[in-house]
Amino acid sequence: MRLLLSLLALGGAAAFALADDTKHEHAAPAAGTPRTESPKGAKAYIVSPKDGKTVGPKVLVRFGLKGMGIAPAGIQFPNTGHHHLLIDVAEMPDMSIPLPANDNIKHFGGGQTEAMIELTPGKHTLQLVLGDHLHIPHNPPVVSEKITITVDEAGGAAKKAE
Ligand SMILES: [Cu+2]
Repeated sequence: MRLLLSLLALGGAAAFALADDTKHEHAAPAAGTPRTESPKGAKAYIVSPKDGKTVGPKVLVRFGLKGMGIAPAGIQFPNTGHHHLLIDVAEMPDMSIPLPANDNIKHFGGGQTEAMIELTPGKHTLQLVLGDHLHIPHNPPVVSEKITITVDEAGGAAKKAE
């Protein structure tokens, strides 16, 4: 852990202050919990489905990321993270702590860039949030726009007719 921190410091990354690291007392850019910096212009986006689409109950969601790379959870590497898909989450979770894992917040800690999800009929929202090796959103957070899709049983057929 300490070796990684030193490497990061050499690479010019902003000061990190991990809770278990009492020897380094760099002032963090923001008070409190350490946050991994995201590079300027980094952007997460949902490649598909498109906002407003009607789809079938099985939805292939493709994750897009610009200006950063993907690394599996647990691996600390500059300018990387892994995707989290927020399904029907109305209010953004706390960005200063690890994202919870539940039916509405899915972690793709294996470094996946797409996922097949199953949704009930009706309207649903989807949104991506990138998390660092500890599942904590970056600073500033790399968050996609929230899209709304409609699921119906015939949605798959309608999609093919596009
Ligand atoms: Cu995660």
